[in-house]
Amino acid sequence: MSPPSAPLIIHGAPASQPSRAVYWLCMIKSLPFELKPLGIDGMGPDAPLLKLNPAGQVPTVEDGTFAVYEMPAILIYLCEKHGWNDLLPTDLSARTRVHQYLHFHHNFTRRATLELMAPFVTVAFAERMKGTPIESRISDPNKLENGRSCVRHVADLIERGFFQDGSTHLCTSHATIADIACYEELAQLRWAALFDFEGFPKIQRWFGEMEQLPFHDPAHRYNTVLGDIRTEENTLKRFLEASAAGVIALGA
Ligand SMILES: N[C@@H](CCC(=O)N[C@@H](CS)C(=O)NCC(=O)O)C(=O)O
Repeated sequence: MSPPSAPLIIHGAPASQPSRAVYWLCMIKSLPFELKPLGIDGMGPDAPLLKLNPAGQVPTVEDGTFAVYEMPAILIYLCEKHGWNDLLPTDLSARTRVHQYLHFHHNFTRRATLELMAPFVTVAFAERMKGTPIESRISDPNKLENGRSCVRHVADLIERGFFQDGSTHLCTSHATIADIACYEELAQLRWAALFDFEGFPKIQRWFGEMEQLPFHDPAHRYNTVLGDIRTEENTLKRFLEASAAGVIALGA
């Protein structure tokens, strides 16, 4: 375990939804951290990261000599280590609801990025990514409609399956790490002008609740600077400027 003074190292990037979940949690709880962005555009794995995480993905965190990857595992680790019981409740049923959501997340909510956000973001890398599977999604003429249909399905499952008993948040009456994880996938679609959540009143009300959490704005500076990538095509310049703004906002 690390000495108390050593800041957590987060290998991550502002453009990465699970990375934002990890550093927003740290900001909410005033836990010092150092963000290690990857490569020039923050997206390519480097050799030190590959040693910690064979998939080379972000987020991966280093807490002294202990390293952990996969966003839900990181969020749970930090809550358990620091006793953040508000964000990971000790009550068995509330805690189980949080775990339930975090398992649901990988197969459902995460698709909001893979099917809708990523095809519009990765346009910026079209030249670099020729021949990769992502390239085929970029050229899909139905990418907006297909992505929206996927998100509509996920939003419907969340609207009907969570917010139980009139709760304002996914699993309990206040924000937990489930809300943070989910928010990073869904809220980005509004700033990017890809999906407006019309017809999902519980999710819309919940967006308003989540915006009140500490450090919401600096944690999402990448998204607000990037803005609409549906009517204005994303470019490498836009992506890099938004990523840089996202990193600067964290320093401030
Ligand atoms: N299941 C992982 C997903 C991580 C992930 O998809 N990371 C992306 C960025 S958002 C990444 O590192 N992509 C680069 C790569 O796969 O090489 C988690 O929850 O942490």
